[in-house]
Amino acid sequence: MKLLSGPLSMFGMKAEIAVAEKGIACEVELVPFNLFERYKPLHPDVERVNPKRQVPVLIDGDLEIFDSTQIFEYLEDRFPAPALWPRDAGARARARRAELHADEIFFPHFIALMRVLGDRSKPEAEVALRGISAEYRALDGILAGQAHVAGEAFTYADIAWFCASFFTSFLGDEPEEGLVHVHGWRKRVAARPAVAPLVSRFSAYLAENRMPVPRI
Ligand SMILES: N[C@@H](CCC(=O)N[C@@H](CS)C(=O)NCC(=O)O)C(=O)O
Repeated sequence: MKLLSGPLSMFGMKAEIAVAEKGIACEVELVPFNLFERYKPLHPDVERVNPKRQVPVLIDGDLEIFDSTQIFEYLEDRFPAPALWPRDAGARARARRAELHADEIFFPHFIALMRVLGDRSKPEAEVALRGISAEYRALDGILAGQAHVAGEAFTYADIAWFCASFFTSFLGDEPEEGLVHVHGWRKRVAARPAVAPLVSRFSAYLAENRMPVPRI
């Protein structure tokens, strides 16, 4: 199995953590990326497999898929243990909703900040920062009553929220200090054997490129 990720890809980090949590033998290839030309030249496998021309891409024999959430679903079907979705249908649907929320509701605030290069004087930045702060407060409320984002067990929803939170922090926007449940959860997730090496690798890339390193 081969996973194409990127040295600074939030969605790639999601897929890399999932593969590591499952303990799957998988070659991870980091596609060419730099801060100026981004993903140019595009990796040929990415160009062939993903019409959206994005990482992550997973190749397993003659199966070639893209999109981090699609990759989660395939990994769960192909390698059911350890389970990373809850068993119960309702709990699973809630966990999937939480996973989607991280990618499509929370993370777009970070993208909005990136578009204005984190410039706090821009109105778009103010809106994004307010959004991030409200999302973290809501997450803290959830984590006050349970160990993980979608219940007591660690799930793909934690992977998605952790990666989105890690990348948001690299623009310098850490969760407020008083959000103790969010901070405790980030520390616990970052310390997982499958997650810690990736936090180190992404942090090293940020440091090498003189960008703020998340303080987890
Ligand atoms: N929904 C996709 C998003 C993938 C995505 O946005 N990938 C970024 C890297 S984090 C990318 O390859 N961007 C290059 C581009 O859009 O040109 C997923 O979950 O995998």
